[in-house]
Amino acid sequence: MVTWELRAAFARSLSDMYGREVPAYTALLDVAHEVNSDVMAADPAAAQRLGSIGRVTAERHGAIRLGTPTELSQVARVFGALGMYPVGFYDLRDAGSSAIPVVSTAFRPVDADELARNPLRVFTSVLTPGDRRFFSADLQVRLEEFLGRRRIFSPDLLALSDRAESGGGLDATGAEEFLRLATATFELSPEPVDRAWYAELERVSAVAADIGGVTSTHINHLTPRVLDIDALYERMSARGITMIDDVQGPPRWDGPDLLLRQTSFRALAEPRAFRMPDGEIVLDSLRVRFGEVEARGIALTRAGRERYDAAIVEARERADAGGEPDAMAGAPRGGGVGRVGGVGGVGSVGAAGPVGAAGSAAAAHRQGILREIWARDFPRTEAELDSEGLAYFTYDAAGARTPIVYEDFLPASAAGIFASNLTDRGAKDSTQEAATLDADWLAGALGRDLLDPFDLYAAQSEASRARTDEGPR
Ligand code: OOG
Ligand code: NI
Repeated sequence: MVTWELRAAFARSLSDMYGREVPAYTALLDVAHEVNSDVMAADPAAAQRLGSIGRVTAERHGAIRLGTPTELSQVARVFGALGMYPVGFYDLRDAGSSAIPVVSTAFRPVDADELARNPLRVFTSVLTPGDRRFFSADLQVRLEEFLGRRRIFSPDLLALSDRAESGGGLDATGAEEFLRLATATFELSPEPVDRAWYAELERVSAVAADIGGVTSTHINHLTPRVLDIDALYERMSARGITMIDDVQGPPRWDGPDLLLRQTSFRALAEPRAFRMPDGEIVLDSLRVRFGEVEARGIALTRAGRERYDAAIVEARERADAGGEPDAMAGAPRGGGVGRVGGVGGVGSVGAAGPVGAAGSAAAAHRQGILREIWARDFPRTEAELDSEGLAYFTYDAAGARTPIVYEDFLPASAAGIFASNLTDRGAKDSTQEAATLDADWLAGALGRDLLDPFDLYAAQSEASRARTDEGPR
């Protein structure tokens, strides 16, 4: 299997595993397929403007949370075997009012043809035990000791990963073994959870407990892509699955799809074994795995992204000023400003939490505000987005333009996804000093270059211009 075949096989293997373990995910896939077939049937060309139906049907993103720079460098080798490289720096520590002590990147293919073959991406976060706003010096020491003792990636998996990356794939036997080991690494472990330790970390943040309270990691959601997220929202609700109140990101409107819209549902409590302080094992439950779905739009330039971020902030302020009830299911409130910072100045200001469609009157109100802002601030055609330098396109020899799909994430939406699955906001002491953890730190931890998403889109667009400048071929 060459690299992309291995990646596609891994995406299928993960999806099969998650479907076996989280039945609501299978329901979500069914509804996503229904919606996608309907959108395709109505207008196949429009439906595939941002990717072939083959790509969209196979498309997934997952999320994992790790504890240490070492684990991060190891997972980079596993994803390297799959042709997935770290793109973008997301600082979730300040992206919402919940205590989310992580910084993140996303592993994904970077070349357009690789993305077209299979666009699997994994949002990958690493815990920040050195950040005093979350962890005392004493807790940091015990946490780092605990994390230093665990081994998430087996030597066999890492050796196979290195072989696959340097050789551009694996033979049939190697591939089978790689897929088995890699998939098992991201399954939920049956290992009993140390109750007291988990609870101590939970008082800081449910995310800290999810990462540092156990000796393993797990995929916490696996997100399909849908061509009409509003239709999906309605059909999921009709099936009795309660979605969070909002579709996060841009509103539903009659102009071009921009960036990324996402919504999620809270997973059911799953049975887990706990080891009590006296050694007794008791059966209880944890909610650590959930469901999410997304619709992808056009990648915005830095100028377009600034306009987007400002629009989201304005919508939040206006909704808050309107005094409408805070009906958002666990969504972060208040001065949450997300950041994609660092790499060559990716650094624009993210938005303040989710504002979007769908569920309650409050959500409908927020949606109305967003639509008003969109009508005022964003052009209604791809041609204007292009001429105003707001979005990325490729061009063919005849000058026809094709939008470049947004392949990345949004910090405010990500914070909303984290927060929508927390029952408790945790504790963050903002009088303490933040640890300086930026894109350079993350690149060092990964032991690899951290790529800048804007640079990737710009390069793709410029390459298409260069090809057409060469004249007819
Ligand atoms: C990751 C949340 C971010 C998204 O789609 O924005 C994410 C997590 O919960 O670990 O997946
Ligand atoms: Ni997600």
